[in-house]
Amino acid sequence: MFMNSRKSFYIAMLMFGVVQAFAQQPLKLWYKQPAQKWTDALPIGNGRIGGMIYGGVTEDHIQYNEQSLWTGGPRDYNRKGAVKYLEPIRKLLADGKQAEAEAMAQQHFMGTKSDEATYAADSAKWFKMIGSYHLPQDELFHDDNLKTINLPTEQGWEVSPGFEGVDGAVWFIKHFNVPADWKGKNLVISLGRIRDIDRTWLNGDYIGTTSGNAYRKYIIPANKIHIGENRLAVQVINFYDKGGFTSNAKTLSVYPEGSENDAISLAGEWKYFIQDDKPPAYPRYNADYQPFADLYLQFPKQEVTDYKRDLDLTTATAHVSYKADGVIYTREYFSSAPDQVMAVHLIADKPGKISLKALLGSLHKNYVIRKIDDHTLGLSLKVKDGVLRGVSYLHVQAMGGKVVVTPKNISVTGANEATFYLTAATNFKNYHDVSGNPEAICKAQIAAITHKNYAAIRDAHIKDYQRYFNTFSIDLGKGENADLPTDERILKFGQSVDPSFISLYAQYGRYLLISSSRPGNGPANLQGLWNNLLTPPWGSKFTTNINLQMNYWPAEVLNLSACSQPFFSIVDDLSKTGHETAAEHYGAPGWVLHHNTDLWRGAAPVNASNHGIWVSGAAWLCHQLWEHYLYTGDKGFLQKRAYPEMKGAAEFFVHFLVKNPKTGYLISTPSNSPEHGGLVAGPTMDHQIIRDLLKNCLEAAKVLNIDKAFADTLKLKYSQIAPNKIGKYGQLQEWMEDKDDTTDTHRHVSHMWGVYPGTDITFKTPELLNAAEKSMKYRGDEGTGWSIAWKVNIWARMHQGDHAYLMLTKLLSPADVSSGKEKGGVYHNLFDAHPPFQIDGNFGGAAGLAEMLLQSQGDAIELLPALPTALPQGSIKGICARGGFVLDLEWQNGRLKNLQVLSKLGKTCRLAYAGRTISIETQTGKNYRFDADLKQL
Ligand code: FUC
Repeated sequence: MFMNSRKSFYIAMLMFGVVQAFAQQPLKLWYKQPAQKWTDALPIGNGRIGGMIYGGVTEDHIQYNEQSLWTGGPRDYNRKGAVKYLEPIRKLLADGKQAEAEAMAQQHFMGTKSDEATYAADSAKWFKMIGSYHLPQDELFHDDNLKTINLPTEQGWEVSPGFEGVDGAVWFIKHFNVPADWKGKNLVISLGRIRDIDRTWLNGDYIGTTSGNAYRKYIIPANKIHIGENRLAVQVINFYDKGGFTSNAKTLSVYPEGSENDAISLAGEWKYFIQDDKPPAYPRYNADYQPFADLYLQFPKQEVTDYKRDLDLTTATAHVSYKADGVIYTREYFSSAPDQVMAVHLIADKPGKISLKALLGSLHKNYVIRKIDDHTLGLSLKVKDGVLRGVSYLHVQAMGGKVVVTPKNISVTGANEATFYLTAATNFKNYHDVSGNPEAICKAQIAAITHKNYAAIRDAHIKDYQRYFNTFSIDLGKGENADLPTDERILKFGQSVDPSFISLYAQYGRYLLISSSRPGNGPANLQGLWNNLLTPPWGSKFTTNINLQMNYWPAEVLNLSACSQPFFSIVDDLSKTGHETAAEHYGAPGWVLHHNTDLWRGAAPVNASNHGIWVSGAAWLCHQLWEHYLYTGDKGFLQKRAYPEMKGAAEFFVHFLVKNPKTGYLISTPSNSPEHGGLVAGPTMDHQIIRDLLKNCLEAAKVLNIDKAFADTLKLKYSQIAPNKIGKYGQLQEWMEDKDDTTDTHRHVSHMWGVYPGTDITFKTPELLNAAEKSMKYRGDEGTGWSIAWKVNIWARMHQGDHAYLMLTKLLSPADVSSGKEKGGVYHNLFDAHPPFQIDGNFGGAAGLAEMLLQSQGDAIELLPALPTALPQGSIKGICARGGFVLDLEWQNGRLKNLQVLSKLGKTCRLAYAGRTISIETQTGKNYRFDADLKQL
């Protein structure tokens, strides 16, 4: 379909000046149809404003986000007096009383929830208001006035029109007929699972209530049933997140007791009435990242051919093109960092053909649209449970034709071309200041672009983006599927050789990082920058027991060091909030971070005590500060930012580690091997991370020539920390006790931290490495997206290229056809599937490929350390090594062909390949070339 119009498409693209990029087409995601689902839509972003482009023909939908729109507000996440329970919890764990320790910790040691002080009283008041069990519901509701909804709603009622973002009390009414031959029989009314409480009535009689996740089946005595019509009324109360009847259609039925086969289905149309949608805010440990709003572009209905939708990674621009009535229409989309706007540019190859209506809408119930001026529409919103407000401006510039802005929409009629510029902002300034003025920000940003033309804005965007993107390139050879649309390519990937799909995936990881994490903004969250749900999976926040860290694994090695700046800024914040947590919860100096944080930078333990009390978050973040120094040699960064934070994290552990009376070693307690095995004393991962922190602090203090006495303390502590242990199955023990279950395939492989990203276990500790390999085999090759991505890196560190490659192919398997079990893969838009979408797998996967091709964590830069047989030839330019080296290398028939090293810091360069190691002195800014035997040319 696309081939027919290639020539005309070229002409249209020429107008953009993007023919060159198009000619190098491998770095594109492309499709022959618009997106049906959110995970088909194509992401764009400037680190702050992100869009998901559906590219529909008669209606285009661009769902968008602004990075600082979250629920909640500044508050203290720490529990006053928690420290009193630290020793008692430790004692219970030492006595082998895990359940008691977890119970005590749950009650007294977890951080605070939002609104927890006022919720009990507020909800009692609210419950009273929405009615008692004696509510005369038959008189209250006249069915004829009620609207209808299709039940059940397995994904929650929020997906039904009119129910977006609804929490509260809703009545659902259904009439059904009981046949005469059911007379005298008791009836079972099956309602499946209901979130969160139901109060159910039949023919005006109250029949019961259930709360929680239970299956609802009510047995109704025969004398309460009418032969003929019956009226079922269910009041459903939902506190937050998904509401309503959430089981499948089969569970909604009515049947005589004992005769389920005769069931009459209750699925389908019900009447409903939203009684009250303002329940008191439900107490939450963490806040949720929020969608911002939606831009809809509505076009006249037309028959179209030659439809194509793409995302060009070389220019960070997306396109839609098609032919209708002999006219070629093209749209181009991008999110510009220099101009802080998202742009949608519409052209046709004949004059006067651009006519459309643009509308804004939002999932937030609390929003208004208004006319700003003759070219601009505005949207204002406020999040439901929180202090943040958002403003967005949509501005249009058209050539020819007519533009009309009403208080509801913008219409463009008969223009030659039109460009929409969209901006968005909130009142968030930082985690303790929400005094920003989003209106003023939007106004200024739109004012700043009004005197510029589209070409200039587009050029500035591409130039700015390419400063990052063009620092690295990769070519693994072209496979047979290289010219297929991306969705078809995903399906074929498992069955055929498609190396350029792997390079596309790695470059897509870099694209996503550049688009979601730019200097000056916040870091990439669990979904990067892109989220379309008011209650997204895991709050789309920052999970710090693997996920946030993994987001930044590719940054240094794939030459995007600057994209780590937002990561460093969240560490700056957390070192402050975590200082309070260290004092409140542990009576300790320095700072601590547990397994989750959010926009408001809470550092206290959250959720359940069996996994929320995990003390190594800060130490792991610090690992990446030190890595940044190793890659860049930036002493100013080390001195002013990294070292003080590393030192603070180390001070915490100097105080926190306790001596295990049985072994005499220092251990971390209470803590957890992330999300596995409950609250424990001395998980292996903690000790690996803490050792890493102390070692890096020692080296940093040496580089900076400071803190000699503190260094002595660290040295002593380092030598006393419980070592890695090998257990009875030859496995690396995950805990102090030898209790690993070799059949357990849990997604977290936390005790592998010492292999990757740490360096506790290397080829210099062969027994431990061997044990780690055994543990990896026991754990198996399946997992969630990020788990598989982690395994790519671990197998690469173990120099097992083929196993690493196998994991990479699993990461690239199609998510949309998976069994629904915990199995990672990719969606049509190549977003990583946990499932659901979670971006860490994209980043971890890109880093994993780098780890297969180059490693520099040891004494030398290892070239092609885990090259898989499936990638016998290729070349990379711009891959980075610790010590300030940037390498270009080429390989053929599985062997290095040539190499060039740029030295940015003038350090000694040691290179290792195929059993040979060489060492050369280098000068800053100079290039060094080598042949296949590492002979300098
Ligand atoms: C951790 C993981 C889950 C998920 C969540 C966001 O808790 O164990 O798999 O990735 O973070």
